[in-house]
Amino acid sequence: MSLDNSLNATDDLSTDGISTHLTFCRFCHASCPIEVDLQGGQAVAIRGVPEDPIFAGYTCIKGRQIPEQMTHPQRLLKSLRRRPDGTFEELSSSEAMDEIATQLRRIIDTYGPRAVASYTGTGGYQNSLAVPAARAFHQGFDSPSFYTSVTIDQPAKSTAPFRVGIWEAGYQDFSNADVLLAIGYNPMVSSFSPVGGLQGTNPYVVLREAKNRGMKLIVIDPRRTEFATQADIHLAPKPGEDPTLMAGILKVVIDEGLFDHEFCDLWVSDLAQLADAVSTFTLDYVSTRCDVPADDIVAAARMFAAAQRGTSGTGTGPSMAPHSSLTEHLSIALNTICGRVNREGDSLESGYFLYPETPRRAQVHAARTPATGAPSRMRNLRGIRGEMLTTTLAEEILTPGDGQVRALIVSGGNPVVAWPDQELTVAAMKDLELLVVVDHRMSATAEFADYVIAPTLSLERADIPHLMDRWFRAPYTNYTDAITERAGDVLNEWEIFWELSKRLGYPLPFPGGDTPMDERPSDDEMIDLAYAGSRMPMDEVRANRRVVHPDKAMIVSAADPTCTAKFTVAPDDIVAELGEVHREGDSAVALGVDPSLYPFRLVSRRLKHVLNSYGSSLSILGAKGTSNSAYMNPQDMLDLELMEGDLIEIFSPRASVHGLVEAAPDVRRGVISMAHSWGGSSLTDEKVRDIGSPTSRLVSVDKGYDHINGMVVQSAIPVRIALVEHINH
Ligand SMILES: Nc1nc2c(c(=O)[nH]1)N[C@H]1C(S)=C(S)[C@@H](COP(=O)(O)OP(=O)(O)OC[C@H]3O[C@@H](n4cnc5c(=O)[nH]c(N)nc54)[C@H](O)[C@@H]3O)O[C@H]1N2
Ligand SMILES: Nc1nc2c(c(=O)[nH]1)N[C@H]1C(S)=C(S)[C@@H](COP(=O)(O)OP(=O)(O)OC[C@H]3O[C@@H](n4cnc5c(=O)[nH]c(N)nc54)[C@H](O)[C@@H]3O)O[C@H]1N2
Ligand code: SF4
Ligand SMILES: [Mo]
Repeated sequence: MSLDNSLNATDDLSTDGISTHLTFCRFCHASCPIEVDLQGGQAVAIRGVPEDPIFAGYTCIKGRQIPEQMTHPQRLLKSLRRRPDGTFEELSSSEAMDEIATQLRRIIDTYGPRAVASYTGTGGYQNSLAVPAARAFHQGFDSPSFYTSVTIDQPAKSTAPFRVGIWEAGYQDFSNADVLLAIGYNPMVSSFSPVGGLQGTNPYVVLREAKNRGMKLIVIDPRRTEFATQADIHLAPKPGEDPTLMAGILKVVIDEGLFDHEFCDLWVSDLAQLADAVSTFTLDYVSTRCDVPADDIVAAARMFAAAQRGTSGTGTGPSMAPHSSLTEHLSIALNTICGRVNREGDSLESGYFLYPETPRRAQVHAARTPATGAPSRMRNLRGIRGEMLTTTLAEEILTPGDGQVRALIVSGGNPVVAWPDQELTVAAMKDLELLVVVDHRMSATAEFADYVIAPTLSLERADIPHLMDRWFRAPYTNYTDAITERAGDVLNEWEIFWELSKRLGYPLPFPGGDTPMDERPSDDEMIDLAYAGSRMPMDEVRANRRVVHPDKAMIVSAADPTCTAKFTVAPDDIVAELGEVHREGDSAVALGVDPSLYPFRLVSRRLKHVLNSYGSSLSILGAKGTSNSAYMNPQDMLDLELMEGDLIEIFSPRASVHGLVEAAPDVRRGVISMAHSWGGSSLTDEKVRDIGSPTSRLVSVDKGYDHINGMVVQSAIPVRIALVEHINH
């Protein structure tokens, strides 16, 4: 067998015709290095890379299905055009680009640039050029309508830091933490964690090592997750009550004087106001409201504060519950008053190699307005990070008037099952004058498309681990060339935007300058343009695959002596929102819902064998389950006379979905735990046993939404349950 990094390994083919190539997995963001066996130009086997310095051979079941994904009989190898009768016919990618460009021209000329939107989802996010290219496309003709899945994921991570003030050197990392407070995330399944260390690695091994060196783990999750079983303290509150619980923890830390006095004196302007704001969150109140033993709350607060290093952080659980910005704020405030920032001389865990270097001094940048992007036409919201808010896009499509969105390009996303409010989303997809979906399969959203563009898949692309760069638990670099030829007439996402810009006569501007438009560049040339000015020059990255650079870690420098900025841990609107939470008394009230009518809370979760809506069409992943079970506590099932496998209907104030009950002692009482983005385009779930159902149908875009970033309530959804059919009747 031959071993090579690139396509050009053919000269040392082994006698069995198999050549082995090193690359990294892009099924999810974690970027696990893999060895791929190619035979006849096709991937036939995948293994982890044991020699890798941080992954040490780790892969998961999803990544190991890439050979089937690449060669699946239903993979789209050509683009499709909708016929007037609603069926699809194949056409060449260049014909598709011609026709789409003609339609875009008409739409821009008729309605203006804002009418053309794009949405990049999770499938695009794993491609290091898809998001930059979509962004550049919109910049090229001054269209603000650039959307991604970030704004239906954890947008408070982008906005809350601005409310508190930003510590230039960042908060403490994972590797030398002696405590971790984890609010609603589960890296053992998701490979996601707000601190590096538990993602982009083997999370089980790394957690065991951390615990062996004495790190304490506190997990806040209504489910006893794979992560929570490893915790020293697991708090399992009622879903949606994180703001109350965090206010309670902060009150203990402040009342007992467990915060970092010296740090607060120097850097925090309003600790007294924070103390005042949490003063009504007494232990009795918090314990009763969250249904968590008071002693456990005190123990968690003391355990966190007693540590020297380590942070509190949130995942998708609280980011999808009511008052998501507030929870994020309180988590940051806890880190701040405990002084859990990187200090002068500390070295940063990740390398931050792929983006321009920014100063890392031990000092604060004062708080400022968090959402300053383009104005939305809905709910007085504004965009964040140069993006508009996906929580408003269906209405931007459906609401007539100046600026109405008329064309949408979906790049590796699946709005019909992922966006909040499925009925609204389906209506929006139907209302568009042009819907282009870039996906390698006929997703629920592709069914509504005018054009489905067949994309390259991971092994056919060059890429860098652009998401993990700031999360790797070491200053680590990797890079991959395309290792297989393209299987058909497929385009890389960036090529689609390039082809359209070229036909429309618009520039495609990147940090490294405008893209050459006469001849289509290569992936590598595009990576150079999109990541120009990176801290490590791209050629050096290319030459350093799977390498840790201890000598290149970023070291925190001293504060500028003239810096007078301080943190604001208790800005007025946050204090007001805490008061609102206290008055509501139950998270359901934030959505205007009477909790007695909707006694259960439906919470989101990830499943090991799928990535959001994608996975179950692959044979080994599909064998793990074809429906997103409604996991419930056995005691609740007993009370409601439900049996394993029963079909239930789950009602939110907005709509209902069907689900199959599965007993789960790890789910606390009063909770239904269900994975999102299952089901198809039907609003009535006839095929729930075969394809599941989308919990997004239960979500309202205009109830209990976050006033800063528009985030909606996609977890901790107030619901009630009715039996539809016993399994053995
Ligand atoms: N109720 C509820 N709603 C939620 C959530 C929740 O927890 N609860 N989670 C939210 C979150 S965090 C997210 S990120 C969104 C997800 O929202 P989306 O990203 O819109 O949904 P996905 O199902 O991940 O869609 C990814 C699509 O990309 C395709 N794909 C895979 N690989 C490739 C590729 O290489 N190229 C291209 N072009 N396509 C590819 C897949 O076939 C799939 O159709 O959903 C959000 N919605
Ligand atoms: N295998 C797999 N991996 C994935 C994905 C996948 O679909 N499958 N999706 C990817 C995506 S798009 C993302 S954004 C990341 C997300 O990564 P994570 O945030 O780790 O996602 P989850 O594993 O769903 O963990 C969320 C946890 O929050 C809990 N929770 C729900 N509601 C609440 C609440 O109100 N309060 C609290 N405290 N907890 C609550 C749930 O019980 C669950 O255990 O994962 C990514 N990785
Ligand atoms: S964790 Fe993500 S990157 Fe790693 S093998 Fe699994 S799907 Fe691929
Ligand atoms: Mo996500």
